[in-house]
Amino acid sequence: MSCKLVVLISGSGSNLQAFIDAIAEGRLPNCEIAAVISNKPQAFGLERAQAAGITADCVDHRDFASRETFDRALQAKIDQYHADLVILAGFMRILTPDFVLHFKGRLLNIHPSLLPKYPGLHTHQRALDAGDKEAGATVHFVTEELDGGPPIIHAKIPINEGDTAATLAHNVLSKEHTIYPLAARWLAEGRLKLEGKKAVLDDKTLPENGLHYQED
Ligand code: NHR
Ligand code: GAR
Repeated sequence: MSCKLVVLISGSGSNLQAFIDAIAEGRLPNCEIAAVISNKPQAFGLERAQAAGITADCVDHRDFASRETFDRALQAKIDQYHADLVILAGFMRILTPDFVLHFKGRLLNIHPSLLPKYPGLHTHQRALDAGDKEAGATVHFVTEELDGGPPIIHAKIPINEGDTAATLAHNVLSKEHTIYPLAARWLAEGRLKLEGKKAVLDDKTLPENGLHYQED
Protein backbone atom coordinates (compact mmCIF):
# COMPACT_ATOMS: atom_id res chain seq x y z
CA MET A 1 0.00 0.00 0.00
CA SER A 2 1.32 3.36 -0.99
CA CYS A 3 1.75 6.30 1.36
CA LYS A 4 0.50 9.52 -0.19
CA LEU A 5 2.52 12.67 0.51
CA VAL A 6 1.32 16.19 -0.08
CA VAL A 7 4.17 18.68 -0.11
CA LEU A 8 3.48 22.33 0.78
CA ILE A 9 5.88 24.92 -0.56
CA SER A 10 6.25 28.69 -0.94
CA GLY A 11 9.45 29.00 -2.94
CA SER A 12 12.30 27.27 -4.69
CA GLY A 13 11.31 23.77 -3.63
CA SER A 14 14.79 22.26 -3.35
CA ASN A 15 13.51 20.13 -0.47
CA LEU A 16 10.62 19.05 -2.69
CA GLN A 17 13.25 18.06 -5.27
CA ALA A 18 15.02 16.01 -2.60
CA PHE A 19 11.76 14.08 -2.06
CA ILE A 20 11.26 13.60 -5.80
CA ASP A 21 14.82 12.29 -6.10
CA ALA A 22 14.54 10.09 -2.99
CA ILE A 23 11.42 8.43 -4.40
CA ALA A 24 13.06 7.97 -7.83
CA GLU A 25 16.11 6.39 -6.17
CA GLY A 26 14.11 4.05 -3.94
CA ARG A 27 14.99 5.82 -0.68
CA LEU A 28 11.31 6.41 0.16
CA PRO A 29 9.80 3.01 -0.51
CA ASN A 30 6.04 2.82 -1.05
CA CYS A 31 5.69 6.62 -1.07
CA GLU A 32 4.30 8.82 -3.79
CA ILE A 33 3.78 12.57 -3.96
CA ALA A 34 0.05 13.00 -4.59
CA ALA A 35 0.35 16.76 -5.06
CA VAL A 36 2.47 19.81 -4.45
CA ILE A 37 0.59 22.86 -3.18
CA SER A 38 1.99 26.38 -2.97
CA ASN A 39 0.52 29.47 -1.36
CA LYS A 40 2.40 31.50 -3.98
CA PRO A 41 1.52 31.11 -7.67
CA GLN A 42 5.06 32.04 -8.76
CA ALA A 43 6.89 29.47 -6.62
CA PHE A 44 9.59 27.70 -8.66
CA GLY A 45 8.78 24.46 -6.85
CA LEU A 46 5.52 24.25 -8.85
CA GLU A 47 7.62 23.97 -12.01
CA ARG A 48 9.73 21.24 -10.41
CA ALA A 49 6.53 19.32 -9.66
CA GLN A 50 5.25 19.66 -13.22
CA ALA A 51 8.61 18.59 -14.62
CA ALA A 52 8.35 15.43 -12.52
CA GLY A 53 4.78 14.75 -13.65
CA ILE A 54 3.30 15.60 -10.24
CA THR A 55 0.06 17.55 -9.80
CA ALA A 56 0.92 21.15 -8.94
CA ASP A 57 -1.72 23.27 -7.24
CA CYS A 58 -1.95 26.69 -5.62
CA VAL A 59 -4.03 28.09 -2.79
CA ASP A 60 -3.09 31.77 -2.77
CA HIS A 61 -3.32 33.18 0.75
CA ARG A 62 -4.05 36.62 -0.69
CA ASP A 63 -7.45 35.36 -1.89
CA PHE A 64 -8.58 34.88 1.72
CA ALA A 65 -9.64 37.42 4.32
CA SER A 66 -8.21 35.55 7.31
CA ARG A 67 -5.75 32.83 8.28
CA GLU A 68 -8.71 30.66 9.31
CA THR A 69 -10.40 30.77 5.90
CA PHE A 70 -7.10 30.22 4.09
CA ASP A 71 -6.27 27.23 6.28
CA ARG A 72 -9.72 25.72 5.81
CA ALA A 73 -9.35 25.94 2.02
CA LEU A 74 -5.84 24.50 2.20
CA GLN A 75 -6.98 21.66 4.44
CA ALA A 76 -9.85 20.81 2.06
CA LYS A 77 -7.45 20.80 -0.88
CA ILE A 78 -4.98 18.51 0.91
CA ASP A 79 -7.80 16.13 1.89
CA GLN A 80 -8.93 16.03 -1.74
CA TYR A 81 -5.60 14.33 -2.51
CA HIS A 82 -6.12 11.82 0.35
CA ALA A 83 -2.84 12.78 1.97
CA ASP A 84 -1.37 10.40 4.51
CA LEU A 85 1.56 12.72 5.27
CA VAL A 86 1.87 16.47 4.87
CA ILE A 87 5.38 17.80 4.31
CA LEU A 88 6.11 21.50 4.89
CA ALA A 89 9.04 22.23 2.59
CA GLY A 90 9.88 25.91 2.83
CA PHE A 91 6.23 26.69 3.46
CA MET A 92 6.07 30.23 4.82
CA ARG A 93 2.58 30.64 6.35
CA ILE A 94 2.00 30.03 10.05
CA LEU A 95 -0.80 27.46 10.41
CA THR A 96 -3.82 27.73 12.72
CA PRO A 97 -4.40 25.30 15.61
CA ASP A 98 -7.40 23.75 13.80
CA PHE A 99 -5.25 22.90 10.78
CA VAL A 100 -2.47 21.47 12.92
CA LEU A 101 -4.95 19.37 14.92
CA HIS A 102 -6.51 17.95 11.76
CA PHE A 103 -3.12 16.64 10.56
CA LYS A 104 -1.73 15.88 14.00
CA GLY A 105 1.05 13.27 13.92
CA ARG A 106 1.30 13.33 10.13
CA LEU A 107 2.56 16.88 9.61
CA LEU A 108 6.33 17.52 9.39
CA ASN A 109 8.42 20.66 8.95
CA ILE A 110 12.09 21.29 8.36
CA HIS A 111 13.41 24.37 10.05
CA PRO A 112 16.78 25.92 9.21
CA SER A 113 18.21 26.07 12.73
CA LEU A 114 19.28 23.78 15.53
CA LEU A 115 16.01 23.87 17.45
CA PRO A 116 15.15 24.98 20.09
CA LYS A 117 17.48 27.78 18.99
CA TYR A 118 15.99 30.37 16.64
CA PRO A 119 12.40 29.46 15.94
CA GLY A 120 10.77 31.79 13.39
CA LEU A 121 12.48 33.67 10.61
CA HIS A 122 16.03 34.87 9.70
CA THR A 123 17.68 31.97 11.51
CA HIS A 124 21.08 32.17 9.81
CA GLN A 125 21.57 35.88 10.44
CA ARG A 126 20.59 35.34 14.06
CA ALA A 127 23.18 32.55 14.42
CA LEU A 128 25.84 34.82 12.92
CA ASP A 129 24.86 37.76 15.12
CA ALA A 130 25.10 35.53 18.19
CA GLY A 131 28.63 34.42 17.22
CA ASP A 132 27.56 30.76 17.03
CA LYS A 133 30.16 28.24 15.89
CA GLU A 134 27.63 25.97 14.21
CA ALA A 135 24.34 26.10 12.35
CA GLY A 136 22.02 23.44 11.03
CA ALA A 137 18.51 22.25 10.35
CA THR A 138 15.94 20.27 12.30
CA VAL A 139 13.02 18.12 11.15
CA HIS A 140 10.17 18.27 13.66
CA PHE A 141 6.54 17.37 14.13
CA VAL A 142 4.37 20.44 13.64
CA THR A 143 2.31 21.46 16.65
CA GLU A 144 0.46 24.66 17.51
CA GLU A 145 3.64 26.18 18.87
CA LEU A 146 5.65 27.68 16.01
CA ASP A 147 8.75 25.54 15.44
CA GLY A 148 8.08 24.14 18.91
CA GLY A 149 6.94 20.61 18.08
CA PRO A 150 9.20 17.70 19.05
CA PRO A 151 12.41 17.43 17.00
CA ILE A 152 13.06 14.18 15.10
CA ILE A 153 16.50 14.64 13.55
CA HIS A 154 18.99 17.47 13.08
CA ALA A 155 22.21 17.96 11.14
CA LYS A 156 24.96 20.48 11.85
CA ILE A 157 27.43 22.46 9.79
CA PRO A 158 30.36 24.51 11.09
CA ILE A 159 30.22 28.31 10.87
CA ASN A 160 33.49 29.59 9.45
CA GLU A 161 35.00 33.04 9.18
CA GLY A 162 33.57 34.82 6.17
CA ASP A 163 30.27 32.92 6.26
CA THR A 164 27.19 34.99 5.46
CA ALA A 165 23.51 34.20 5.84
CA ALA A 166 23.60 33.16 2.17
CA THR A 167 26.54 30.74 2.51
CA LEU A 168 25.01 29.22 5.62
CA ALA A 169 21.64 28.83 3.91
CA HIS A 170 23.35 27.04 1.02
CA ASN A 171 25.34 24.68 3.24
CA VAL A 172 22.41 23.95 5.55
CA LEU A 173 20.12 23.20 2.59
CA SER A 174 22.32 20.34 1.41
CA LYS A 175 21.96 18.74 4.87
CA GLU A 176 18.21 19.32 4.78
CA HIS A 177 17.99 17.32 1.58
CA THR A 178 19.47 14.30 3.36
CA ILE A 179 17.64 14.34 6.68
CA TYR A 180 14.15 15.32 5.53
CA PRO A 181 13.37 12.27 3.33
CA LEU A 182 14.90 10.07 6.03
CA ALA A 183 12.49 11.32 8.71
CA ALA A 184 9.55 11.07 6.29
CA ARG A 185 10.51 7.47 5.55
CA TRP A 186 10.32 6.56 9.25
CA LEU A 187 6.89 8.15 9.50
CA ALA A 188 5.65 6.44 6.33
CA GLU A 189 6.91 3.10 7.63
CA GLY A 190 5.01 3.55 10.88
CA ARG A 191 8.23 3.55 12.91
CA LEU A 192 7.92 7.18 13.95
CA LYS A 193 5.05 8.57 16.00
CA LEU A 194 3.97 11.69 17.82
CA GLU A 195 2.96 10.57 21.31
CA GLY A 196 1.70 13.46 23.41
CA LYS A 197 4.48 16.01 23.12
CA LYS A 198 7.20 13.50 22.30
CA ALA A 199 8.58 12.01 19.12
CA VAL A 200 8.97 8.24 19.38
CA LEU A 201 11.04 6.10 16.96
CA ASP A 202 10.89 2.31 17.22
CA ASP A 203 9.13 2.67 20.59
CA LYS A 204 11.95 4.83 21.99
CA THR A 205 11.45 8.48 22.90
CA LEU A 206 13.83 10.64 20.87
CA PRO A 207 16.23 13.08 22.54
CA GLU A 208 15.08 16.67 23.18
CA ASN A 209 16.88 17.95 20.07
CA GLY A 210 16.11 14.90 17.96
CA LEU A 211 18.63 12.41 16.62
CA HIS A 212 21.98 13.79 15.49
CA TYR A 213 22.62 12.98 11.84
CA GLN A 214 26.21 11.94 11.32
CA GLU A 215 27.61 11.31 7.88
CA ASP A 216 30.07 8.48 7.69
N1 NHR B 1 2.58 26.39 11.81
C1 NHR B 1 2.50 25.91 13.04
N2 NHR B 1 1.32 25.97 13.64
N3 NHR B 1 3.55 25.36 13.69
C2 NHR B 1 4.75 25.31 13.08
O1 NHR B 1 5.75 24.77 13.73
C3 NHR B 1 4.91 25.82 11.77
C4 NHR B 1 3.77 26.36 11.15
C5 NHR B 1 3.86 26.89 9.87
C6 NHR B 1 5.06 26.94 9.21
C7 NHR B 1 7.53 26.61 9.16
C8 NHR B 1 8.31 27.71 9.91
C9 NHR B 1 9.82 27.54 9.70
O2 NHR B 1 10.32 26.42 9.58
C10 NHR B 1 6.20 26.43 9.83
C11 NHR B 1 6.13 25.86 11.09
C12 NHR B 1 6.63 30.80 8.55
C13 NHR B 1 6.88 31.73 9.54
C14 NHR B 1 6.33 33.14 9.44
O3 NHR B 1 6.60 33.97 10.29
C15 NHR B 1 7.62 31.32 10.64
C16 NHR B 1 8.07 30.02 10.74
C17 NHR B 1 7.80 29.09 9.73
C18 NHR B 1 7.09 29.50 8.64
N4 NHR B 1 5.51 33.43 8.40
C19 NHR B 1 4.85 34.71 8.17
C20 NHR B 1 3.35 34.62 8.53
O4 NHR B 1 2.81 35.69 8.84
C21 NHR B 1 4.91 35.11 6.72
C22 NHR B 1 6.29 35.24 6.18
C23 NHR B 1 6.37 35.31 4.67
O5 NHR B 1 5.34 35.13 3.98
O6 NHR B 1 7.49 35.50 4.16
O7 NHR B 1 2.75 33.54 8.44
O8 NHR B 1 10.55 28.55 9.71
C1 GAR C 1 14.76 25.74 3.66
O1 GAR C 1 16.01 26.14 4.17
C2 GAR C 1 13.80 25.52 4.80
O2 GAR C 1 14.42 24.98 5.95
C3 GAR C 1 13.37 26.92 5.07
O3 GAR C 1 13.27 27.54 3.82
C4 GAR C 1 14.11 26.88 2.89
C5 GAR C 1 13.27 26.38 1.75
O4 GAR C 1 14.05 25.96 0.70
N1 GAR C 1 12.11 26.95 5.73
C6 GAR C 1 11.67 28.01 6.35
O5 GAR C 1 12.35 28.99 6.54
C7 GAR C 1 10.24 27.89 6.78
N2 GAR C 1 9.86 29.12 7.35
P1 GAR C 1 13.43 25.16 -0.52
O6 GAR C 1 12.19 25.93 -0.99
O7 GAR C 1 14.51 25.20 -1.55
O8 GAR C 1 13.10 23.79 -0.04
